[in-house]
Amino acid sequence: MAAPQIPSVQWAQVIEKSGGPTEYKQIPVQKPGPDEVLINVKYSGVCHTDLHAMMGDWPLDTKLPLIGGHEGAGIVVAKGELVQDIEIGDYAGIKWLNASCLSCSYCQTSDEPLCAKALLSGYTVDGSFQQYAIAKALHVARIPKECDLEAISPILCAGITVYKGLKESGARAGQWVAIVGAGGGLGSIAIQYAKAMGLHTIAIDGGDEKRDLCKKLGASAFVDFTTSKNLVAEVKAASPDGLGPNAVLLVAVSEKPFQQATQYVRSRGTVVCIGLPANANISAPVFDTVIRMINIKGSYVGNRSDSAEAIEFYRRGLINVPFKTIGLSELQSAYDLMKKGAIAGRIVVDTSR
Ligand code: 8ID
Ligand code: ZN
Repeated sequence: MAAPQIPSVQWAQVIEKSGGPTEYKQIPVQKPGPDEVLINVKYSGVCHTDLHAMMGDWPLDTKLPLIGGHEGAGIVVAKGELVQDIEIGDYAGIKWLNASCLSCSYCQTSDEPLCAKALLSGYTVDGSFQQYAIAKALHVARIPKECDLEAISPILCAGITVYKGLKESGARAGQWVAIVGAGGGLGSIAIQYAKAMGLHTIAIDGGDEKRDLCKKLGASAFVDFTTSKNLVAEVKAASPDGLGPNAVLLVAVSEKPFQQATQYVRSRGTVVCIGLPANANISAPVFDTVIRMINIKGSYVGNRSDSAEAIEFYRRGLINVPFKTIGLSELQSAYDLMKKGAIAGRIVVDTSR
């Protein structure tokens, strides 16, 4: 096929200083290095992590100036001379994990997210809120040609992360999982993966719009944290025998639910921490944790195999991503809504406008 025309300048959203704002402007298009591909990003989901990055919420510095974004779905338009197993014209995805060393003890045992030399898209390297983005070829997600680039973009972080989190929870088909923050980007997609994995879900979030969305996506029960008089009792009561869910997936962006989850998880159950609220701590009573044999663990994105598996669930039609599309130029408005917790599902940006 004829080599695609690559412009010398492009539109991007650039953050100049921690705290934002993000600014829509024209910048040069970069050339890929020997082990890299250049992807013409068509669509990119907006993850709450992008807002954390802009606001400097975490004890880890971002690069500056920074182009955010790590749910970028697009087409490979150029590649370095060492790149062998991905071709120009292929669909590919920019994930949070842009690169890892592939030789440390973590990489050797498929724990690539734990690699100390990992590069993070939209955080330590520029991400997908631009029309042409660079990624290490060995880590880009392979997207089958039959997939819709707009709808699949949120799978590249939200999908992979919740799929991995559900696997880490150890919950088996037929068991119950509480999803905390279920009406947001990760949560709404988690309901779908849980259902596809044969799990029942208790969705926890606030407001009627999110209640309706969670129910539509297949949640067995919904508990509204903004109106519940006794959330712990309500969540337990929503499980069939009243003893609580077998696992809890915490994808909320506030500290309180991280303290509550160990109170309603079933004995021998697992609490999986995924959300990353700023300056938050998790604590639990030692006595209950011991005598009820509760597991508390973290789960961080996924490796290349988790990524391919999560994409395959989507390709098989098992995941219905609830999203609304806006122009890349309107990205700041998505952050404004996100700060208020006012997004049901995911916002996706279209890089052509
Ligand atoms: O690998 C990872 N661990 C990983 C990967 C991707 C994202 C972690 N994250 C983190 C993000 O950085 C963020 O901290 O997961 C968190 C959720 O990301 P998101 O789904 O993109 O955020 P959102 O769309 O804003 O959804 C958050 C939801 O939490 C609800 C809000 O109403 C919103 O729907 N929520 C809040 I804030 N407090 C709640 C509470 N007390 C709550 N829901 C239930 N109870
Ligand atoms: Zn993300």
